[in-house]
Amino acid sequence: MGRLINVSNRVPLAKTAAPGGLAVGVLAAMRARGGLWFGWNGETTGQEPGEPEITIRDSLTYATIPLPQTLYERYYSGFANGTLWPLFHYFLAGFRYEDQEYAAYEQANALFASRLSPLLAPGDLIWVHDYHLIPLGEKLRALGVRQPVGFFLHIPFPHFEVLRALPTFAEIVRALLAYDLVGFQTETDRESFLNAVRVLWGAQSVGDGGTVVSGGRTIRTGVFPIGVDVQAITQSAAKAAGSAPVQRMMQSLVGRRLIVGVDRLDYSKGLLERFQAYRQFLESYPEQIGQVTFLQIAPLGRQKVQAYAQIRDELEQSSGRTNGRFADADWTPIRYLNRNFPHATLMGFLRAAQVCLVTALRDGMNLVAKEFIAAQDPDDPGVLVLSNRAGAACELTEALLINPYDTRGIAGAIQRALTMPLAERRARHATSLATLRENDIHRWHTRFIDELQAARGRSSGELAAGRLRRLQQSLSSS
Ligand code: ADQ
Repeated sequence: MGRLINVSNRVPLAKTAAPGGLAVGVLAAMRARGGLWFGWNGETTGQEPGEPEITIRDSLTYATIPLPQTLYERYYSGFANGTLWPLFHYFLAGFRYEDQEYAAYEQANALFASRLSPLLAPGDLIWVHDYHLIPLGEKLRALGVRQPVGFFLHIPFPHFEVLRALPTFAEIVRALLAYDLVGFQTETDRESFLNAVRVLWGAQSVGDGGTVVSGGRTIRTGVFPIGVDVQAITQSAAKAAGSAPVQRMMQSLVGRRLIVGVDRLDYSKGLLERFQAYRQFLESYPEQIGQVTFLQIAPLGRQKVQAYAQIRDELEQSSGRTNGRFADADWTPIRYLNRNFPHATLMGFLRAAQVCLVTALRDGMNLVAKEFIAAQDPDDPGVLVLSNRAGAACELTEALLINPYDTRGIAGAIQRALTMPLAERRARHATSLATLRENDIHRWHTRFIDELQAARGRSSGELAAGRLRRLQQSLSSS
């Protein structure tokens, strides 16, 4: 079996790396398969980076490079997070396009390719992650890389009517066709991509099973909903429940029930709407005043992007308003924290909660929703209130599904969750847990890697068939 090379913008070695779902998934693949993880080291420099630095940590191998400061700003804060992120999450109002940022995006991908390609060996499988690196496959091919290269998009792929707001949308779609396998979180995302291919190159360019034929090559597409390590989370949550930080938090509730939210601070996560819904809940169900505490954990990231500074201010004001209006000398309705916690502690918080709020306005999957289910005590589980616009809603149909813009609907769902009979909570949790077990993180990376491996056989088969065709043609013409 070939060596697995994972490539993502950030690797978790970076001191400045904010926690995120991608790292959780790639780490699981690396722990199972070994191999190499290539990416940015989290530092910027005044000049072009040299050879990658190799680091071995916890028996995993990382190869990292710094990025030139201006390039980083235009590529990362600019095109990746100022253009693609809002566009792919359907936030056209927060989207901008600058030629020089797109050029920097291409350039950063060419730089990644040039530093990665010398590290590659013939049997390798290359797995590229997420929207920062869409053109990487094309750049690797241009350098003569022939190994199978797959791409997984962790975030949604937008409908064509949204996608075409991007002046360079055709280049982005074409770049994805340089891969052997392109994976999405949901069928809706894959269908949006295939639809863009049909619009650009005609209905005949998409074949059975979502394959795309382009330039004599066959590109496979697939749906690989990312999962969580159910067993590990169940164990670590149960263990963390007795740990000092979780115990201290529990004691501070003095018997009140806990509603929890855990998200990177990002406008796509629907935090502002969530805060409004919680205020609405206290207004609509005054009997709950003083009976519940809402703990929202939202570590900062991407602070250089303007939209993030704005959402941060708005959230501070919103939580301040709710606390100002409803708090008592011995009760704070919202505890809003901008800090990171060790993953195990977070799992302990999730286990301690009666309700978890996941109200993303748009989300590729949302691992917190899945982690909450896995962290529960099956005998007395909490209830998940889940946005119908998160990929996780396709699988977690037993959660209380809400429209994240409907603050009254969310308030009602919180009340329903808090008053749900034990038998119903158990039944809903058992169904969700069975779904998560069936499609856990191991199945996610195994399925993707197996399909990519199969692409190796197919592409060498196609090459051989091409050679045979050319040989037959030259024989018949001579
Ligand atoms: P994210 O947008 O980062 O991921 P999510 O899927 O919720 O969102 O994953 C966040 C991860 O970070 C979870 O494992 C969570 O426990 C962890 N985390 C959050 N806050 C933390 C904190 N304060 N301290 C420590 N850990 C914290 C992107 C896409 C998602 C997709 C994932 C995976 O946006 O839609 O589900 O990738 O593909």
